[in-house]
Amino acid sequence: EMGPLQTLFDETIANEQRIEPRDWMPDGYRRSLIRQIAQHAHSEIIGMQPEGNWLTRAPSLRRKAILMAKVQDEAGHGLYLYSAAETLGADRGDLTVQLIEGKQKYSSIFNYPTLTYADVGTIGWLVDGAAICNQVPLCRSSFGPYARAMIRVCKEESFHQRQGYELLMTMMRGTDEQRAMVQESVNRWWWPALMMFGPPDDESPNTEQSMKWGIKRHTNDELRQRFVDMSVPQAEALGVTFPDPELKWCPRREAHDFGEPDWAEFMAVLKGNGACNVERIANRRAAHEDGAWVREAATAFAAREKAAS
Ligand code: FAQ
Repeated sequence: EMGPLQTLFDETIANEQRIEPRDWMPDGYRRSLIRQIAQHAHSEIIGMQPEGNWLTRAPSLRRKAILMAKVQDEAGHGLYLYSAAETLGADRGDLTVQLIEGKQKYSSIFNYPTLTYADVGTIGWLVDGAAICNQVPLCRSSFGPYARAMIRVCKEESFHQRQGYELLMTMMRGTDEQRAMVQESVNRWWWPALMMFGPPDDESPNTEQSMKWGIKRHTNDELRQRFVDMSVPQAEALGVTFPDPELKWCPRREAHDFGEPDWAEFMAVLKGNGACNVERIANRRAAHEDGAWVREAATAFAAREKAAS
């Protein structure tokens, strides 16, 4: 039998209103949100590494300033998201421990290496592009703090995407070697970018319930399709191709047909066997352990201030 609190929750969802931290919510709703928001936060923080790799080797002061701003934004996104998870009763410290112990996930995309400076542009264009495609609908997520965090995150992601596209445009106006470097980079990132949207709908255990709860607004395959359709004209304008012989416009569906990502590769990356999984977590663990004294000092300071007041 449904209690009055459950009924109120169901009505709030049905009326497209927001659930706020102090409202009653089913345990499963709370758990699924903590899971998704924590993974999202971890992705932002781990996602600083692939591009951070190029900060010391940016080709000009201007490119370095842009890249530093972007990587700092990602730290900020991680912090808003950890704060949103804390409104659900999670503890940021615990979430970080779960990440470095491999108990919580972060996006598969950040387990691929950044081999050339063109990768900075391609990540901005395709990875941030996919992130925007996925996150704009999350601005209407049913949980208030998550939805509100997404508004600011999406504005900053739009800047990130533009900087990437502009970087690639600049390279495409350069030498044959530069154009080849862009194409090679796009070849490596296209399929992993499509995997960011998650497994196909019929293999996505969380989608159905998350859609009923208004946590997610579209299925993984719907968003993947939207991303492909959005990216094709951008690739044409840039003068690059995607490494998919099956990619073509389907007039009947008014959408692009495209090939199947390598889901075995996706599963391997999720299990920890991608090119960079070990390195990413080792770096995160080292940063966490090296920062222990800062957390201890901040905690001791807060305790002293509290005792004095
Ligand atoms: N990688 O049942 P579903 C960024 C997991 S953007 C790793 O379909 P769900 C910006 C999934 O968690 C990237 N794991 O799951 C940036 C689940 O495992 P679990 C972050 C994945 O939640 C750009 C299992 O597979 N964005 O960081 C992936 O309904 C540049 C079954 O999947 C977000 O997190 C994957 N690609 O849908 C930063 C957006 N896909 O939890 C720096 C918010 C699925 O049961 C530089 N998240 N899994 O153990 C979402 O929208 C959803 O969580 C999905 C997955 C769509 C990612």
